[in-house]
Amino acid sequence: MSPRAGLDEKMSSLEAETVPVDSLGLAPIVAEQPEQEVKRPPLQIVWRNVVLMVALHISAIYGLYLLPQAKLKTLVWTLVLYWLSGIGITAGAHRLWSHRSYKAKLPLRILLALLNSLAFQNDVIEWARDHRVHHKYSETDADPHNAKRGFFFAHIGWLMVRKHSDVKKKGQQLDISDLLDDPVLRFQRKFYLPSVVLFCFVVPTVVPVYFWGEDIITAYIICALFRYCAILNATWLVNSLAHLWGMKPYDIRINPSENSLVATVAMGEGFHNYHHTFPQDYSTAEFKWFLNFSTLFIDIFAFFGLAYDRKSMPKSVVEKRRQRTGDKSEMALRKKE
Ligand code: ST9
Ligand code: ZN
Ligand code: ZN
Repeated sequence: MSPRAGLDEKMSSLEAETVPVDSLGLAPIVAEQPEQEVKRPPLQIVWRNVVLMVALHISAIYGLYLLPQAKLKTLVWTLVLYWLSGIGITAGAHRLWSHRSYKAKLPLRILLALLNSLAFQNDVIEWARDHRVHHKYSETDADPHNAKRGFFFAHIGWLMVRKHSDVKKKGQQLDISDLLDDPVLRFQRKFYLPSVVLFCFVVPTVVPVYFWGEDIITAYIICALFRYCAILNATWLVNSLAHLWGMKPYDIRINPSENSLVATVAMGEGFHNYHHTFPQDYSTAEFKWFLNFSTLFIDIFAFFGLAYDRKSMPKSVVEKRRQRTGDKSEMALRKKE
């Protein structure tokens, strides 16, 4: 056997070992489900959610109108809250708890759970359960935000209707014992509602009023409602836009795509073709800090020893996968090395 063939074999076995990842049972099931043939039960609209979402978006538009009259410190505070709540989702619910792509010591887990309540996107156990089923059954009826049902459904519509029975059926087959065993997550679940009221709404409003005399309505609309609505939409863009448009340098056979616009607003989570191909990588992207504040955050905490065991894909494995399943027409756009 030539040395090259030996190397290829070694790399194939490495790839087989690491891709698709299945330590969390996330290996994608590629389901043949041509969209035009799918018959679904009628949608059961949850009007409470429709009303709340419409009200939130109207308040956020009013927040846009109020922006010019807010104090500069209030705007900076809003940006800080956006980043912090984003971290609660990206470094917390997503990379740590859904994918276990790195480990975190107790103080960091507590911080991430608090930041997660600031983001108010369901408690981490529920978020991670939905996300694991999303990876395993991507673009099927068992995917909570199945992008084959269109942009609107994948973006926000799925939160306004009862879930497809497949989501519940397949979701219940997943092992989430690691989530239920984490005392920090059990605590967050137990006190979820008060923690959201406090961190998502009260603290963001009280700080600007108390410390620099901002008007209370301006503070509430901008720092709580507008910021919450912005971070929700940034997150949802990963499910909608990054599942429908963008390049596919790693796997042309799947919908998730590389989308720099989404990566920018979602703090590094828009490199979705990479992420669905290598879900075990803590950076959710090939290039570590490029448009990826969440990776920088994890790396800073790793420097202080609070984050550890960060999983990364070897460059050779990524390259081999790109050659095997990537979109060859994108090769020319590859990063010059
Ligand atoms: C929000 C979440 O916005 C956003 C998540 C986005 C994910 C993005 C992922 C992208 C990648 C990461 C990128 C991060 C980027 C971040 C960027 C930051 C800058 N498995 O749910 P129920 C069963 S939340 C197994 O009520 P319905 C289970 O028995 C926004 N079983 O279903 C459950 O009971 P329990 C704020 C499951 O009645 C029971 O069914 N929140 C599963 O159909 C009932 O569950 C909202 O808007 C499963 N997966 O209602 C609330 N699912 O839980 C929205 C369910 O006790 N949610 N079961 O075990 C709801 O109101 C409802 O869930 C519903 C469905 C109406 C949507
Ligand atoms: Zn993921
Ligand atoms: Zn996805």
